[in-house]
Amino acid sequence: MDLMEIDDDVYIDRHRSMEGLVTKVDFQRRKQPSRCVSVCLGLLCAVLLAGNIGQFIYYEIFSHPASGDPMQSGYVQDRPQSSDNNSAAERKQLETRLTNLTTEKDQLHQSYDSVTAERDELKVSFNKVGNERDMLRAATEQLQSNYSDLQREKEELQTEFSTLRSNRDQLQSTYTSLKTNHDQMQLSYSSVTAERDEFKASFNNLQTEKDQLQREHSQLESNHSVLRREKGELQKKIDKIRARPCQTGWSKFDISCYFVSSVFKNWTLSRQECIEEGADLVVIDSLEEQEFLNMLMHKGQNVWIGLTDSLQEGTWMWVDGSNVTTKFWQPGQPNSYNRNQDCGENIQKTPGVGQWNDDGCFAVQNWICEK
Ligand SMILES: [Ca+2]
Ligand SMILES: [Ca+2]
Ligand SMILES: [Ca+2]
Repeated sequence: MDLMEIDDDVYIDRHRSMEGLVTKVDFQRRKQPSRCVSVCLGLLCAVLLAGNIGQFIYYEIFSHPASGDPMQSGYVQDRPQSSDNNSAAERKQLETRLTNLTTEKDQLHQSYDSVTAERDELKVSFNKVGNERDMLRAATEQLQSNYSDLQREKEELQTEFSTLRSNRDQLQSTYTSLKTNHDQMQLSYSSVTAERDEFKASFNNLQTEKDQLQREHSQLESNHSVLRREKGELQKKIDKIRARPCQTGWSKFDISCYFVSSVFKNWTLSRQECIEEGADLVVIDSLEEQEFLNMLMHKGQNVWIGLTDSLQEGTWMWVDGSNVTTKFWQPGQPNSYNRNQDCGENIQKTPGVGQWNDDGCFAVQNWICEK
């Protein structure tokens, strides 16, 4: 029974070693002593069986010679005396061998017990190793599961990482584009800001100018009102003067009265004559007045008019202090002939409106007064 149990255990160990953590080499190393012990025990049992059989035969044949069995008695009586001596020697040998075999059997029993104890220890160790293997297997399965989970998580992380890297690249591209746009907008903003400042300065200048113009416009409107009022008053005076008749010997034109002398005097005395009449030498300031005077004079007549450059040579002025605006100089005049022509005269022309000439103030001729 013990041999069968050992063989069964070996079979189980072999089976477990194929699927467990115990390697085949360890199994072979562990299996070798068990097989030797089994063979030794088999041989020992066979020897013990043969010894028992021999001992049984010895006791049955040689230890009971006085047996009542006729067959046995006849057999013993028939053997010779030498054979008895040999048998005693053999018996002694057999007893010695039996004693040896008994000793060997006891030793084998002890070895068997020792081997059994060792087997039990091995069985305990095997069970312990089996438990450890089961724990390692469970741990391995857990590790496998964890590995699978980690592998799956790694793949998910890899996918997520790829997505994040793609998003990062897109964001980088978008950032670069936005940066470029930002820089352009910054430049545009700076340019627009500079233009705005220029416009603001121009606006302030325009505002100042507008305020100034507004003040000037208000002032002009005020002056215009004053001038319009003065114009109205002057117009009334002009109308009154225009309606006033001239004294005898004087001719009316517009608002003035004119007198053409019939005697000759130089320019200075001629003017003195006019002043004594409350007038002055004529001042001609329009084409109509020039035409009127030309019509008032007789053909080819020369008359002094209120024109002189005696204060500054070449600068002709009217006797009332006004500048000469409308001019009717004869071609080539004024020429200040002999450098002593500082007084102006009007020469009647037909057709035409008459012409001016500078002449010596000492010359005596007619004159025309205006008042
Ligand atoms: Ca006049
Ligand atoms: Ca002159
Ligand atoms: Ca002249």
